[in-house]
Amino acid sequence: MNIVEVLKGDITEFKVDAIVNAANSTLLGGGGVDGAIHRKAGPLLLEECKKLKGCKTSEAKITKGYNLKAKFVIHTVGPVYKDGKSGEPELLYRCYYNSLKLASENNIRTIAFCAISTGVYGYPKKQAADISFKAIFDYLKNNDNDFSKIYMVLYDDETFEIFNEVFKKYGK
Ligand code: AR6
Repeated sequence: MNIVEVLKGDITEFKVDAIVNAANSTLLGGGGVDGAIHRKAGPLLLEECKKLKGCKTSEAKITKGYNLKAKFVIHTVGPVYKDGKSGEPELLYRCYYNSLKLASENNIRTIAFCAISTGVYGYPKKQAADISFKAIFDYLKNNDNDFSKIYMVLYDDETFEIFNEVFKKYGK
């Protein structure tokens, strides 16, 4: 059975050990998927986030999931896309890698990612898809881990098609 699966859906509805939030460096909420996660998790998520004192781009921090179906939320901060030559690929790669590392350290076995940086932060979707899957498969190759399922969850048809096409390269 394949550990990695690409799905269309709303990440806030996923019943997994952890969902990954595309946050900003304040960790105090925002629009997009971040806003949706905070709305569904309830105000206690923001209270816990306040104690974390922010998060640097490409790093990851963990909180409880509160009213979400997911037990935990891993908050990571993707790069704002400028021109692709300002370190964005490496930073985006590290978002996925660091989230998986933090998940492993917390005994998380099922995890769902959204397409970090592909909304407000403007990362071209095809390039973001390449980097996302490379990071996930590199992590699985290079680390002992207990993941049973890693979902890549895309919200709209266009993003789903792009990610699914790139995913085929990885031996679906
Ligand atoms: N489930 C799954 N994916 C979603 C959902 C959802 N419910 N809602 C949106 N997406 P974005 P970013 C997709 O803009 O680009 C926030 O204000 C969306 O279609 O949420 O990393 C933060 O606070 C897109 O493909 O995150 C930051 O300030 C992807 O999630 C900033 O936006 C990411 O879009 C971060 O920007």
